[in-house]
Amino acid sequence: MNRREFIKTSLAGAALAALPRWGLGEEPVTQPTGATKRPPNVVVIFVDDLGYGDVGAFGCRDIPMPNIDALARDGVRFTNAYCAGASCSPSRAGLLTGYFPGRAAPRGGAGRIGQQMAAAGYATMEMGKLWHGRAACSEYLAVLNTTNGRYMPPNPVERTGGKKDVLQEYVTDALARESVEFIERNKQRPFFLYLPTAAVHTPLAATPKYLDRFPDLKPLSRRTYAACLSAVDDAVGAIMAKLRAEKLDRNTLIFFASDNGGIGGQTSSNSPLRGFKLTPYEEGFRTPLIACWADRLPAGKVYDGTVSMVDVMPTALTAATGKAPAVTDGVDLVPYLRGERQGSPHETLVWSGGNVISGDFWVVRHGRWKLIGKGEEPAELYDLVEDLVEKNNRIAQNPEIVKDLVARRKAWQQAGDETASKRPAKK
Ligand SMILES: [Ca+2]
Repeated sequence: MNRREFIKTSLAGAALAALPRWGLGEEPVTQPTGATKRPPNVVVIFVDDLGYGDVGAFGCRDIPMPNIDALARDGVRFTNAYCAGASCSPSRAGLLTGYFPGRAAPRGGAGRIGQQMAAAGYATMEMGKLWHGRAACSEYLAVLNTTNGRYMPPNPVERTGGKKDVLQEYVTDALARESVEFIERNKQRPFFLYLPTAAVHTPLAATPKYLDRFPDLKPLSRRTYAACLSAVDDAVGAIMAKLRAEKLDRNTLIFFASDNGGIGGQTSSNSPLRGFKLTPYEEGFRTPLIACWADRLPAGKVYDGTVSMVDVMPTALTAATGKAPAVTDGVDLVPYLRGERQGSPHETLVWSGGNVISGDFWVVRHGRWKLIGKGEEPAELYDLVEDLVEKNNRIAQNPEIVKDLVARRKAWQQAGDETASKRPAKK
């Protein structure tokens, strides 16, 4: 993490006025079944720079992760889920606001996921790497190490209200412990936990406890990455064990995903996708998303509809309150995953922007086709059904498809202008 990115961090906590608290006089949500039931807890585990091929359920074979595997076994695995950006900031902006970055705003603090869940009566906590975007939860724990030592103790942190603290633990172990403590403090009411881990972003570092699980893995960068990821798996296991101990596991909606692609090389596996984080190819955006909610979602399902991480917020809000947010770019995924709605949640997805690695670019995905543009010019066209690895640029043979995708990009921008006009004013 460089200085410029760190400076962009907002550590301002959300000052929330007196809010409804479930169980203290408010009516519990009535579920569609007609039964009155406590609304689900929501946990979002957002791993940093995790490769698409580095999750067991997505093909990883050299890094055991029994707890993440269990989430996929007990929930839904998404084969066409996309982050809102190919790097930390736009990706998190989409997740935390429910709006696509890269088209008309206002952006800002109004209506971030943590605030909205708190307004619904939830205890809300965000912890981990918060310098690329805040969920605006009532409580927070921000890891402050931004260079070497991000993982290793002593780990300076800032807690709710600006209180400075130093954690004498490996950072992922500390986040696991703090997560369990948050659940313990709030087990009597619905809670929302946003956990963007420091792992597995470089510079990687791990304790012998985790490195010793991979004595023969080579090269060292892969071994250290595996150790960091193994610690994340332990954290998932600790959270699930606590939920089971409190009999909350079945009524908790858990999302697990990466914020963008892995760095590739000999460190992360992006198999079978082309590219790496920051690129317009599939590894830039496609994320190994898993959603688990035993009470409402099928177990062991593979879902191939096109999904965006902007869907997390409306899905969580609808689960919490029984109704979708008034204005959002996302959709509630639950009816799709339960087979109550057909088709893809998103017919077309568009990304705009670019970065210092790949320059300016834009991307349109519609059905099987994906168009990559540079400047205003379409540059590469791929058929993702026949050519997932994006080897064969079909742009010369398919002018009509290119024209259609260019028009869809324009329509997407115009729809954004309309959405922006409906958004609540920034507070
Ligand atoms: Ca990232």
